[in-house]
Amino acid sequence: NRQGHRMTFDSYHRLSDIHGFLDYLAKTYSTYCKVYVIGSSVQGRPLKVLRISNGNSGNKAVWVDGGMHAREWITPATVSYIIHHMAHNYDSESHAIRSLDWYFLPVANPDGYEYAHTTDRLWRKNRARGGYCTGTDLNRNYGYQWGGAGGGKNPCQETYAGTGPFSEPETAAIRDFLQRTSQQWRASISYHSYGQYILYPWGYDRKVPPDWSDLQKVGEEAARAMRQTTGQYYRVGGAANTLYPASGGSDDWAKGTMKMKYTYTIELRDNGRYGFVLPASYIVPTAKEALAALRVIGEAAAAS
Ligand code: ING
Ligand code: ZN
Repeated sequence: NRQGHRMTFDSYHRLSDIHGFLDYLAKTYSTYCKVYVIGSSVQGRPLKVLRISNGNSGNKAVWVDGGMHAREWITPATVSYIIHHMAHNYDSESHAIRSLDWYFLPVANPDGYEYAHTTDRLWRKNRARGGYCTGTDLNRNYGYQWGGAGGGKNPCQETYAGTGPFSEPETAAIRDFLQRTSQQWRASISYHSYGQYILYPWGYDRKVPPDWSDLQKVGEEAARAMRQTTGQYYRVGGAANTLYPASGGSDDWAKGTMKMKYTYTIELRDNGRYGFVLPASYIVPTAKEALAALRVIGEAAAAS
């Protein structure tokens, strides 16, 4: 169409629209937007990352992902909204925000996302063929404390952790990209849904890292910014304590292995009225509050 892309924020979009939107941004804002294909899914779909950066070398870096779980449709929509807003208004962002290299992966589980559109709206895992059941939970497949509490051993479980750490091409591609791309990772934000929580490590155990009070403080600041944006309340705490123990999560790996200081899993809306099947009319307000949180975490990352 006239805009050169099919993205809107009043409906949920298929993978091809989201990927087309990333390509459009890279073309339109080529001085600071760039697309990376960091690998492919089990079924061969590309994993596409958009970098937004002023291009200076040695910048601190922040990782942002969505769509790790297929049914959490609000998360690719939210990441798409954030990159749209940031690319469009880059010059009005703060100096701290513009001093960071931002890496956005809107759909970390493209096969599952498409399957949730075509076949099973409540699908969670990727589409890896096991013996008798399909799918690994990508948020149990990361390599820090893999295989502990909250990770399933049976391929038929919703939280099946896979055959080993990073057994899945989606998580392995993310690991490899992060390890080769920057020495300066400071923060990571993984958007999930639902429940309205800002969670920090650890997920594998009900203990917290030594710098947990920094994470709690910045988390509370992010929650306050969200409340000031839309009035919605987000609860802040350690993942295992606040929700439930879960090992092999992306946030534990980001903190434990990659040493990113400000590492969060943010559970977006809602509180359970619609759950995963959140009406599309909630995309804009949810994304606005998610952007407010991201800015707070970005400011902390830049200052770290
Ligand atoms: N929630 C996360 C999950 O993977 C989580 C919650 C994340 C727990 C990280 C512990 C550590 O189960 C959703 N909605 O997927
Ligand atoms: Zn999730």
